Amino acid sequence: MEDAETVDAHGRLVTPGLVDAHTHLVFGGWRQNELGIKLHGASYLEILAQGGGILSTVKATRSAGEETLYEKAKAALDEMLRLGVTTVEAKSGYGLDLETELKQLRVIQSLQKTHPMDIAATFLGAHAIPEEYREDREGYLRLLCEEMIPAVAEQKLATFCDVFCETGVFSVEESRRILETGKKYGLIPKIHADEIDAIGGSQLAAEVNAISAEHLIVCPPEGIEAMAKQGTVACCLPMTSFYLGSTFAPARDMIRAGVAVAMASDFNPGSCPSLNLQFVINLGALKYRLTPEEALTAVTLNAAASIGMADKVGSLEPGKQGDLVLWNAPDLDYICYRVGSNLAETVVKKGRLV
Ligand code: IZC
Ligand code: ZN
Repeated sequence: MEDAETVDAHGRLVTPGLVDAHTHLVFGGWRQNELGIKLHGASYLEILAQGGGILSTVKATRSAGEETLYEKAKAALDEMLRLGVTTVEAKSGYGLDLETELKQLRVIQSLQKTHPMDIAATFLGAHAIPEEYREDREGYLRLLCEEMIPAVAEQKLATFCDVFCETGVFSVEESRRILETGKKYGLIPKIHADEIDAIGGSQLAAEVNAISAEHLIVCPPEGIEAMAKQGTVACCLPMTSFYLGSTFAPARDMIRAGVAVAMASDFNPGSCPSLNLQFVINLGALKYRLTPEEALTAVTLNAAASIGMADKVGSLEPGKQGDLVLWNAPDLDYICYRVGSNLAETVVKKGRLV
């Protein structure tokens, strides 16, 4: 190409652009007040049960204007690009009413049109039971299945339907009903499974043929086996383990069983207020004991597979997009080993410097 620009890598590392396959990108406010509560011993689920956690972000997101949410999410995407991330998945889930869920998804849709980042959209109306339905779970399930999912599908605002399958949030049976309804409307299932308690989420992922199961911190051997058999991608989120002070997902066992392991940030204002996928690579190596090659694959090709984009991004091959990162690093070992600096030097998105 005549107007092509040549970049001399000076012998340094070049990788595919990173793919952050699990983020709660669009939200109002933050939750820094919960740090003190947590340090006094309250758990994530206790804070949620008291109307904090996700429900406090729901209040902030309902009251935020669409433009405010757009600008805030855009700033996060800009920061991700500087860190070497060129594709993200973004969830709704802080509206928990029709109007606000659609508002969040419209923000994602606007960013898909205006931002260089590739963005996959996920409907997560089943992120918690909103306060106004606390005494009427069935009412909220019906709202999800009879109004929200049909509206999201009709307006083509999401590719995936996700559910937080967890003690005190959505049961396995409720999760199945939501994901099966999503499927009827053409939404591909994803599931927050085995984050805090192993209630059967990873097995359900395989049963409903979800493209991926996420978190999997306490995934049991039966869940690993079911996912291996079904080809479900395991999307592990090690910064959340770090931030919650919990154990780490059994990623080595998953790889041994033949499960494709992806890693993502889980960027959200509660359990992971960081979007730094480079730190995820560090934790993958140090806590999951992934090799540098496995860690890189987890945030590129396997991450792309977990959002159905492996034909387009996630590796440097003829026919795929020119999304790549030139690292201030001599080799792959170095980016697993150094912690806390931004080592992405030059980021190229669809063949253009960004
Ligand atoms: O806002 O707490 N786990 N959902 C499920 C989250 C974490 C996000 C949040
Ligand atoms: Zn999540």
